[in-house]
Amino acid sequence: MKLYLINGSPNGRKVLSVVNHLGISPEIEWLDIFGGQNRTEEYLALNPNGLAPTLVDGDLVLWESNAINVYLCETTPGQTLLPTDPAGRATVMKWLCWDLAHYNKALGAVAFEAVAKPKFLGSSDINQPVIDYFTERFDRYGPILDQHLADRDFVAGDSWTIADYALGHVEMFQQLVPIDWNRFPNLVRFYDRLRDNPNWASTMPKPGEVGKIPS
Ligand SMILES: N[C@@H](CCC(=O)N[C@@H](CS)C(=O)NCC(=O)O)C(=O)O
Repeated sequence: MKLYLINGSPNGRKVLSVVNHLGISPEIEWLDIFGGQNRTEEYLALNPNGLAPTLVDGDLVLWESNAINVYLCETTPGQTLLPTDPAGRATVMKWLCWDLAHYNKALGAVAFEAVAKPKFLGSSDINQPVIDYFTERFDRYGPILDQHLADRDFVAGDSWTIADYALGHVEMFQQLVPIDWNRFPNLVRFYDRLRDNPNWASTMPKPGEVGKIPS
């Protein structure tokens, strides 16, 4: 099993932390985005989006981090990150869908424009209307997860699931985005707990190595 990753990328960390949590050891191939390794003919044949992560397992080529995490759980006997009962499983799937469609669609866009571009990609081409629009979208969805986490430590059930890793995957940008986190005390607690999770913490890139091959 081979996993293509971009060092420090939120979606890559989402999958790598699940790999750590499951205790599995796929072969990792790091892509240097500054060297265009996610745009080569060979890589685009696997993932025409030119994005990472991508998982290759025999004849199966899988992109989309949430789908990869579901597959990793389903192929790991005894795992606890994806419930096997229909209600528990559907609840995790609900949060995975909401992650992509709403919560991190908004937070991810703000993080990319306001933080990733200037801080990691060396771009001064900041699109303020995009930041304004998605900050407003976050105003709608942030309170939903904040309220949900008011009386629980985990997004779904009583222990870590792939929903926690999915919803938390923009953690590295959380304190840097122009969002007033005083309004979201339970989200702050959620990100802090993720930072304390060794399966997540160990995926943090070394300074200056985001997007590059880890040393
Ligand atoms: N929906 C995709 C998003 C993948 C994605 O956006 N990956 C980013 C890193 S977090 C990437 O490959 N960026 C490289 C680029 O935009 O060229 C997933 O969940 O896997």
